[in-house]
Amino acid sequence: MQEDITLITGANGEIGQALLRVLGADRVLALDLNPLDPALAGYYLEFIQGDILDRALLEQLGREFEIRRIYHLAAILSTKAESDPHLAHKVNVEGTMNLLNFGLAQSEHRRVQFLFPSSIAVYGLEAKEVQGPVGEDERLMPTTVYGAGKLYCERLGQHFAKQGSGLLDFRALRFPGLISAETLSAGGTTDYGPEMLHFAAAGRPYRCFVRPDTRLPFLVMPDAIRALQKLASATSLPRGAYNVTSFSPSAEELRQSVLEYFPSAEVSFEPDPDRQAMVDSWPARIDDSAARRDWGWSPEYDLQRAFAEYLVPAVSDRYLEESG
Ligand code: NAD
Ligand code: AKB
Repeated sequence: MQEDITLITGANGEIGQALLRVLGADRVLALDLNPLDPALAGYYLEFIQGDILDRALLEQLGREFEIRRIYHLAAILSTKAESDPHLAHKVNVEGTMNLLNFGLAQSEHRRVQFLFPSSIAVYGLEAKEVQGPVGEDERLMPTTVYGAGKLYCERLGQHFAKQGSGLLDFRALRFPGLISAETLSAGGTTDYGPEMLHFAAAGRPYRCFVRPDTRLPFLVMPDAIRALQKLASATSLPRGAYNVTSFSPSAEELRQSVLEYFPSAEVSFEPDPDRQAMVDSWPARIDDSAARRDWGWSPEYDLQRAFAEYLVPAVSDRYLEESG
């Protein structure tokens, strides 16, 4: 039995890869449906290629490892979820239920922390009728299978935390769109933000699938990882789920930031009605004052600093290496 282990599901995803790089190696068990990027060798104790829907696999892991913390990241993101709601329900809801059962069994005799990345998709607005920041308890009327699943899983997690020994410590973060310089997401609806930048750095034209005036909250990946770690180390938490955010540009403002660094970037706007409807139902801004007050959250990167000090240097290096 290996003791004091952190389990990361969805470890090969965008957040998983970034988290693996900061957590270090010796106590991390990584799990993903797909093989792990070879560049992550050395950042984990063991990698399991497997499915969170495979309960026998989870039971076997429970016999081999004493898990103290679970970052449950495996999921189907919003655009893909809406195109295959059956798969989304299985992975996002039934898969999370499997992990919560696993966490409950692991927490029979010791505290087990369960970190769950939720989303701004839990909110449901009528064509962004609210422009001001939306707080955690407002507008919880998700319009998508993805958002409804996230909200339900937050509630399931809070319910499971009261079961059994009471030692399952469930904590959820509601992330906005995330922008990483190192990886590109696939299947999300906030993807136009990172894609605009990556395509520009790679010298490829980009057709943005939302209108120029579309405004959504964003966070860069280093801040998202910091938020997860800070939430994990917080001592007492009055809430089960917290908003975290930094900047809320319109798609046109994002294009302007991209053009500042890549003046020859070609970005056109060709809104996709289904994806536009989804982002129109999500808030333009979210209120993260509870996270600031309760566990000292604050992002390090605003829009200007994100582009100047993180995104542009790292993304330029990435495409320079790929072309060289
Ligand atoms: P991602 O799509 O990059 O990664 C998800 C990973 O889960 C993938 O590597 C995939 O192979 C794996 N996976 C999918 N189905 C699986 C299964 N059945 N069993 C095992 N692994 C499986 O997503 P991400 O951006 O890293 O997001 C991680 C979490 O954060 C998700 O829950 C997502 O909903 C949430 N989130 C992400 C964002 C964002 O902008 N990236 C914003 C809000 C919330
Ligand atoms: C998505 O677009 O699906 C994610 C999210 C906001 O949850 N980025």
